Order: sequence, then C-alpha cells, then structure tokens
Amino acid sequence: MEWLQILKNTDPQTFEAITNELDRQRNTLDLIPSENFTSVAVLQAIGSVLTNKYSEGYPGKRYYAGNEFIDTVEKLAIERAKTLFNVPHANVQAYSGSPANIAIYFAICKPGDVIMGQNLTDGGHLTHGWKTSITGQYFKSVPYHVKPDGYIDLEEVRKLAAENKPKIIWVGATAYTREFPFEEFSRIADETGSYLAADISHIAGLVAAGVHKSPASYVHVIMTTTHKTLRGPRGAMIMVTRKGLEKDPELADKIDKSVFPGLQGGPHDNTTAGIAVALHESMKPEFKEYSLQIVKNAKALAEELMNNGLKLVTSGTDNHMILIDLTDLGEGNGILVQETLELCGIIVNKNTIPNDPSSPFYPSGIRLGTPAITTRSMKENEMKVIGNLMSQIINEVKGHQLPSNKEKRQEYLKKFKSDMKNNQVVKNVKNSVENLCKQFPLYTNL
Ligand code: DSN
Repeated sequence: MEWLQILKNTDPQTFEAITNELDRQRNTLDLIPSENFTSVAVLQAIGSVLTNKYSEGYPGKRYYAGNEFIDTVEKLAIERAKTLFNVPHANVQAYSGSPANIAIYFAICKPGDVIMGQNLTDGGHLTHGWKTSITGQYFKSVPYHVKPDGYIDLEEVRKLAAENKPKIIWVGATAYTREFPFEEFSRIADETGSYLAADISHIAGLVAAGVHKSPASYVHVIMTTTHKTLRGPRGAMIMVTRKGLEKDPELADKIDKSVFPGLQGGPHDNTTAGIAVALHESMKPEFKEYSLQIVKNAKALAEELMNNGLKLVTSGTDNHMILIDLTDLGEGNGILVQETLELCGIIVNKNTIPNDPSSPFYPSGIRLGTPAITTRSMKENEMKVIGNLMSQIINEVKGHQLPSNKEKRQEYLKKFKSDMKNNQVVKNVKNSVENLCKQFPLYTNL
C-alpha cells in the first residue's frame, strides 16, 4: 500500500478503512452485477489533482479561467464515447445514473407528462417512474411488465403506449437477464411519437464490445453509468443519437443545458478523466475478449445453478446477470440467502423477482453477475465451482423462514446469522472461497 503512505500518516482511521475494504475486495467473490474493479490507471485518474478544479460549462465555454487541460480531458472523454457508441453527441458530466436520467426528463418532459418504463419489481430502475422516485411523482408513470416467462411483455408495451401516448419510453433495466428488444421498442415509440431512451447502464460494456446489440440506431437518447460492465469510475454519460437529432435537432443542446446549468454545477473533472481512461481501455481488443468472457461465465454459472435444481428468471441469461427465483424457499427469503452467502465471502444482492410475493426490502430473489469475477480472470471452470458452492448454501437455508411479522425480523436475522456462522457447510464453503480468491489475486500492483 505504498501509494497510500501519506494518507496513512495523516489520517490513520480513513487509511485503515480503505485498506480493510481493499482486503475485503481481494478476499471475497464480488457477484454484484453492477460492480466491477477498475484498472489502476482509472484509479490514478480519479485520484488526481483534477479534483481541485471548477469548470462549469463545456469545453471552450467555461465560467472559470484555467480550464485548458480540463478541456483536453473532457474532449477526450466525449470523442471516445462518440466513437465507441457510434453517436454524434455525448455529455460526460452527469454525476451518476439517476441524476443523468433526471437530466433526460428535464430536457424532454414537463411535469405531469406521461412516462413509461419497466416496472421496478419486474427489473426496472427507480428513475424509470417508480412511485418512491421523483420520477413517479412529478410525471404520470405507466409501467410495463414482464410476462410469466420473465421476458418483456411487448404486447403490453404497445397497448399501453397506444392508450397513453407517453412523452418518453425507457428501454433498459437493472434486473433483466435477456437482450433488450431495441428494434421492437423503436417501432412502438415511432407509432406513438414518443421519445425512446435506452438506459444501458448494466450492459454498456457489452454494447461497447459488440457483445450485446447496440441501441444507437433505434433510440433517441442513451444513458449509461460508467462503472458497471464498462469498468470505469462512478459516473454517467448521456448520448444523443442521429435518430434523436432527426427528431429534434436541438436535443443535444437541450441535454447539455439540462445537465448544466439545469441540474448540476461544476463537473467532477477527476471522474471525467477516469471515464476517458476507461473508454480508452474499452476500445482495446482485450476488452472485447473480456466482455465475451463475462457472458460465457454468466451462462456457465446459470447452467450450474440450474443443474443444482435452482429456478432462474427466464431460465437463463443472455448477458452478465442471473436472477435466482427463491420462492420455493418461502416468501422474502432473499435476505437469508444473501446474508449466508456473505458469511462465506460470496457477495450478491437480494432482489425482487417478477410478481414477487414479498417486498423490495425483503424480496424473494437473488441477483448476481459475472463482470467483477471475470475481471479477476475467472473462467467457466471457476463458474462451475462457484455455482456449486452457492447451491450448497441455498440448500442450507432451506427450512428457514423470515417471520411475516415485520417487528420480529431483525431479531430473527441476528439469531439466524449467528447460527449460520457455526454451520459446517458454511465453514467449508468459506474456505473454498478463500482458496479461490487466492488463486485469482486482485490489485497485485497496489
Ligand atoms: N444500483 C444500481 C444497480 O445495482 O443496478 C442501479 O442504480
């Protein structure tokens, strides 16, 4: 940890927390599909002196002096985004995915307009119109759903769009394991005159590498975060397509004005530099190999879980993600599986499944994915091992049930975790995970 020596001396407490987190990342299996490990080059860019600068405005049009080199960095990020995603306009300043989506609404919609997105419990994102999000309160949200087989119900999308004439339709989700049907959505949006926005936060790396179909020729605007499969720093980009500029030649300008001065002040220039570096990395042939392997790994892991008798939403995956339907274990038991896996060093997140009989906080599913473990160079053989270890743990959770009385849940969970810590299968799996992590070391150059 030579790179943090100065921090160690000035603030030992923060230093210790950071080094503990590094150890945690090294010694556990990160299966959260929205997480990844950036390169050290990206870490250097985001830890650079660019954090010191204010640069409200855009390259060549700033409100402060001294932005010569910031302009260079932002232009690099913009040009790389345009090339990689084949779009005529990119804004790289949004602080993260949710504010970027709000900026898109601010550019296109007025309060009270009808918006359509994939329902949250069907895999959609909060900012696509869920009731607790500002987007579900300032707009009239008409959500669409998935069919019993877990695939998006395109007939329902067409029917709801025809009836409600939404201003904007979202295609993209946070918990969807199949290719997004951009072309079909584009026909529907064209029929109703709606703007079509693709939220490709989860799959951006796959799209950049040509491993998932690109939405660029089908939608008007694309939003992506930069830290998931794209493997950059925490941030976001909003891109306007040729189709978007045909629909509204001022759309690019409206998006830029919506981000600044509409919603944000100065961009985080160190993050912009990290995005530029990540985009540069994702143009390399190795990134295509990496992205192909993410999908191969997800398919291999899905196969192993199903071979062990587990039920997956859509019975498999096309991308980096897998959703396990745990309803056979009883309602709301996603948390029991998440907590037990964490005791073994396998990090996943509890998630709703379509038609979840329980709630988003105590859902009946588990969401997992392969971007981070693929960054560690794991391949299909390791997926078999991991799928088998996970299945053993899920088997151990069988027979346990989260109380339906909400007040009893915290106490139950405490006792459940302390019992599971002493479970022999949990101990064995923990050992296997530690061994696997040692074989695939992380950040060896830090
Ligand atoms: N939190 C992100 C995810 O995990 O998918 C979405 O905002």
